Amino acid sequence: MKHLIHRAGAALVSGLLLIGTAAVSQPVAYADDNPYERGPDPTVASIEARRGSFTVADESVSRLEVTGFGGGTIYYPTSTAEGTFGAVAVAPGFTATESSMAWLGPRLASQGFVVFTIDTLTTSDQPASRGDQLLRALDYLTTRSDVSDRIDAGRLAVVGHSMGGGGTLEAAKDDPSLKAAIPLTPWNTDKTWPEVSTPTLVVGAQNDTIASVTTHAEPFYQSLPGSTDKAYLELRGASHFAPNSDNTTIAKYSISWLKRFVDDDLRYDQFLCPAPSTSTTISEYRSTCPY
Ligand code: 9J3
Ligand code: ZN
Repeated sequence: MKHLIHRAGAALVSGLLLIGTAAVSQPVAYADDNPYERGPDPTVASIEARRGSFTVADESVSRLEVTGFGGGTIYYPTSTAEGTFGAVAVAPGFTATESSMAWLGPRLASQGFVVFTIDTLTTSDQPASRGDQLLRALDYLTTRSDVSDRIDAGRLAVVGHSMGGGGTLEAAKDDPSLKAAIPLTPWNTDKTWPEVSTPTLVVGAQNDTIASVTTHAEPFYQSLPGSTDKAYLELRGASHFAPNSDNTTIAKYSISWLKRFVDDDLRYDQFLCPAPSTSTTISEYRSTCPY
């Protein structure tokens, strides 16, 4: 099943503005000398927007047609004008399904990533299994899926909620070639991650009573090597389930992290370094800036 789910208003407006100016005849601009930059120069408004500049389509993948994970939904930019995109697999938490993370699919894809929100083999799979499943999903996405030719298989990332977030750390530990990991209110019995070299953004929720930041997100962040690019974002007043619905703070820093480390896009450094101040939405932020 394929259908268009989004047409970017911003793209439409800029297209109209281009008509009647000399700019319309200019070639597509590949900014600087980074071949992986995608989309226009970012602003605070563009990373906080509910949708980015890319029109997104989606395609469901039945669990019956894959092995090693439970199928899912692929969200991808329809444009091929700028070349291939980096890709991100997203895992849900204990007892949950991909629908619990569906909001993140089009929100990230519309910024210029192929995003695969997955189901796990069973909803009670533990973090180590979820990490394996994220890697199997990326393997399917880059080698056998209908969108494999839209993806740069050398630029892959993992995102996950709770046990799925614990799974992102497991995946990064097992596969150092991953370009970015984002554990969201992560849960794991393993509290130490000195093996991870992948740039990692740990997102904790201040009022999480299921995976408290003091026993999960904070020690996970602190145990990542000092030589690993890392950040800790704590969502003020938030619960364990903040990553299960549209959340602009999660989105803006996840977009910035993925752009910076999957696309090597230095235009996004401004949103990560210097570290954001505490605010009505951020109760704590730690980082290893500059990256
Ligand atoms: O994925 C999660 O929400 C993990 C939190 C949890 O309920 O763990 C207890 C076994
Ligand atoms: Zn450990």
